[in-house]
Amino acid sequence: MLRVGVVGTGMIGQDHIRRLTSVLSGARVVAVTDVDTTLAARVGGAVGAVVHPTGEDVIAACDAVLVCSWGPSHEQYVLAAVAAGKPVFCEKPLATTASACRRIVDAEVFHGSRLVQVGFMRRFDDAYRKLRNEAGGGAIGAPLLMHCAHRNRDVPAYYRTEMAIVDTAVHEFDMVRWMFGEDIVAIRVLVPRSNRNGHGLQDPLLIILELANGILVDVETSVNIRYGYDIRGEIVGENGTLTLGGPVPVSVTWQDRFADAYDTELQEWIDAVAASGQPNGPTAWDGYAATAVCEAGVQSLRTGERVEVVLASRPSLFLS
Ligand code: NAD
Ligand code: ISE
Repeated sequence: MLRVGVVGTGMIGQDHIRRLTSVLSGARVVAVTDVDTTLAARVGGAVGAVVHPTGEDVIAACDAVLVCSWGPSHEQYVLAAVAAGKPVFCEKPLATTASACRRIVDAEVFHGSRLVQVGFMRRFDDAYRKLRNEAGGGAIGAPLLMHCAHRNRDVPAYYRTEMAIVDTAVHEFDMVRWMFGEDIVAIRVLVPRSNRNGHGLQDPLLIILELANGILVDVETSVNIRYGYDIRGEIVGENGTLTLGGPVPVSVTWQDRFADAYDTELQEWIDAVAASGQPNGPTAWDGYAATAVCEAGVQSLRTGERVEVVLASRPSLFLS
């Protein structure tokens, strides 16, 4: 039984603790922490986990770690887990700047084998997996374009326009790299007329991604669309098109739309870590690449210009 520690017992931390405790097999939550100590005591107490004062204490007390705290704290805990030689699943983003992600990549390279997995759950969604298999199988010839929509019914008051890029579209940035096996080399963020539900946000945004092999991807983010949570995708190929299917095309929240994907993501992580001590899902390099696109996207939002995405050279640890 893998003894898991959880850093951050907010919304997704609680959801992951629930699935580790009641849905999945092979793991149990033995340690938790949160800067909100009352919350940590309530959430940890409900599953019999020990509540620790710091994330570093949690890392010392478990076999493998889930980092579910706010983005700016991810680097500290992921680096601490890598230094302790413990597998760590970090919710997106891996870190909030590309340079912080590079420090994690470098630490993992120094360790010498994979420890870090990033929570890009779309790679574990049945509909996305089917689309990728069909596109890769040549059903429509070479892919040329992809149209994506990422629509949220509403967002919290603290949500800022940049978050449509770094918190929301970041899922598409990772998804298209995985879908087509190509890096994103440039991004442009266009700002249409604003939705009056958005309370001053620039919403929606239309994001254009250029992939290294010439595929173009457009991503609409609408985060106050009111009718529900709606994730769409269509690939245009030389001989036809493929549409992202799925059992529930329009849901209410991301929790229900991707419930099965989160389950699969964590079950595969538990199984891989239990079998080999290493995760086999999205890597620290994937987290770095996605954050680099986010940084370029925020720059494009501010300037209105097309911004190139320049990545460092990829270490051999991440070349498979
Ligand atoms: P949340 O605010 O509900 O919970 C975060 C928790 O982290 C809070 O309880 C907060 O007190 C705690 N925290 C903050 N700083 C801390 C620190 N230094 N040490 C320990 N605890 C700390 O937020 P959330 O919605 O659960 O999001 C958490 C992370 O999960 C974010 O990075 C977010 O982007 C990611 N997320 C991913 C998905 C997904 O679809 N994969 C969905 C939602 C959130
Ligand atoms: C949230 O943080 C997520 O990760 C969801 O998957 C995404 O749809 C939403 O826009 C984000 O705010």
